[in-house]
Amino acid sequence: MSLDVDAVIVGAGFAGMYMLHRLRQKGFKARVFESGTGVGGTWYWNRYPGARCDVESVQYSYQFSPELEQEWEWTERYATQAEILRYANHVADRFDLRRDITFETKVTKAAFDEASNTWRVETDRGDAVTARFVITAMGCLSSPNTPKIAGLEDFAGPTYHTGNWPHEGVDFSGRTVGVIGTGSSAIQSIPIIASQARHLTVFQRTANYTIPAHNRPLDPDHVRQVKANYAELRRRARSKPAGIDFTINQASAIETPEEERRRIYEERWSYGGLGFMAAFSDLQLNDDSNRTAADFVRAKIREVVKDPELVDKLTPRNSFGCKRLCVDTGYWETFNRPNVTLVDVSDEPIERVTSTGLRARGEDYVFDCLVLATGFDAMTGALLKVDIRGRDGQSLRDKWQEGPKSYLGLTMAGFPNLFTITGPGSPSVLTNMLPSLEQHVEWIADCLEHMRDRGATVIEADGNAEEAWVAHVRDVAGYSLRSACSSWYVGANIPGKPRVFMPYIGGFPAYIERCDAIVRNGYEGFALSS
Ligand code: N01
Repeated sequence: MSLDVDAVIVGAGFAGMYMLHRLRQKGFKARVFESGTGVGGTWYWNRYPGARCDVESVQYSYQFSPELEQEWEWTERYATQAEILRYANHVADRFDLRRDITFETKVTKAAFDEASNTWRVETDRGDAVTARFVITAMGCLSSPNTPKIAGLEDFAGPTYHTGNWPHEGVDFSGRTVGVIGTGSSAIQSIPIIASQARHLTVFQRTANYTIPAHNRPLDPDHVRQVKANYAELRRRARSKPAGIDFTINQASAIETPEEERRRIYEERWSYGGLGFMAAFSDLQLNDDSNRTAADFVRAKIREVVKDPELVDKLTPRNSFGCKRLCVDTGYWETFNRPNVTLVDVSDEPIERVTSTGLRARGEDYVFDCLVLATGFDAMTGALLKVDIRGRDGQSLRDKWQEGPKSYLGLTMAGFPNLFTITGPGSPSVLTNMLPSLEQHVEWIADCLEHMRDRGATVIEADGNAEEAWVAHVRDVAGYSLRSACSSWYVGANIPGKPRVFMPYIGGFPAYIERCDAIVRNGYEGFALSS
């Protein structure tokens, strides 16, 4: 049977783009389907005011091409969404990727045909493509969550979701605005919306921890230094659990004398950003240690926010960093503004959206525009929107009924020749996504090349290997305080979603070593056949 392509790649974000490039380099033919009109994935969709990456720009970038590393100029410590999207477009042009990408086309179905050992892929535009392999590159946070709040469709003004923001932008000047949510997207957008709007009302269900970004233009000398030593920076980053070159303090927070502990927290606070998590090695392992970080940040809120009632509402009660830590520019300060109101809906859910605003805690709030900063059906949402069928017509939805099951977060028993870049069960969202997805892309491309070299046409994860990996992912998560709280990491934000800690928390270096060892041992845990 003739194949249309060797591989169908789903998604043209950073993962899909590099997958295409890598497969081409190895002489494979691939086609990418992308639902947007352009490349960039997350950075194509999330255009809300204030959107930027909170991994530093010199690290949130591809490392597969030293020439690309040298020629691209990041301008700020944390790149804006617009700058990252320009970078994605530059990469697409530089490596001539667009000719193999079909835009504005969603993959709706992928079914494995056991007679021919091929995948048949269908799209919402009527394409039907046969391919030996299907590689999903759909992102972990790409299926926006619109909460089922009664009356949402009754709202007379415009409703915007941060994860699907209008390309032309939104000017809130002179308008009144309601924002639902206080996660990363909200925490980045609220200060900017507040600076434009006549009035902003924020509806907060869970108060969140955030660390100041201290964003700034990049010093050209610093950039020169980074570029001169890029390989070393990348090597150091790969040796760190999050794949980010933070300085990790190996000391225990609770065993460090109070004064010294405060000095360390102050130092990290002044430096800014996610490196605060690495202030001590046991913040996610030990409740007492965790409390020291939580108390430090809570004290910062008291220093910034003037109204004691607001301080109380804004003070997070859950453990520090158990939900994804946020990074902000002027978030708490925003609540000192006279045009900002905070409504705490932690004990009573929002009653309903009305034509003029919403009703919560027995009161009507009126505004012109509604912003849903309500996050995503994380890690599994995008994959489960596609009707994926493996052996015996088994659907992925059925396989994952009790939570995602995979071997390495990359492959699944019963779904031969299907690879999921940064899938559940891999470090993905707990790491810098760029090196994580590059590691997956390279592993997959090497695997396809290995199969071609030895005449194999089918690779499939072994059921026992998969079970052992799922158990390992669960066991490691059990050591971390992160698995114990209600967050999107465990699917708690989506009603009815099985509660499973989805990413692999064992750290990037351990994961890389495991993936490499599996290859060294002849693709241990996989069956290869022709
Ligand atoms: O989404 P979220 P996000 N009624 O799920 C609330 C990455 N990211 O888009 O916490 C009232 O974190 C919900 O409340 P609760 C990053 O990994 C990165 O902000 O569930 N409220 C929460 O406050 C991040 O973690 C960057 O109680 C409702 C908010 O909506 C991930 O994306 C920037 C509600 C959702 O917060 C997701 O972030 C942005 C309801 N019915 C995002 N339903 C950077 O790199 C939901 N909420 C900078």
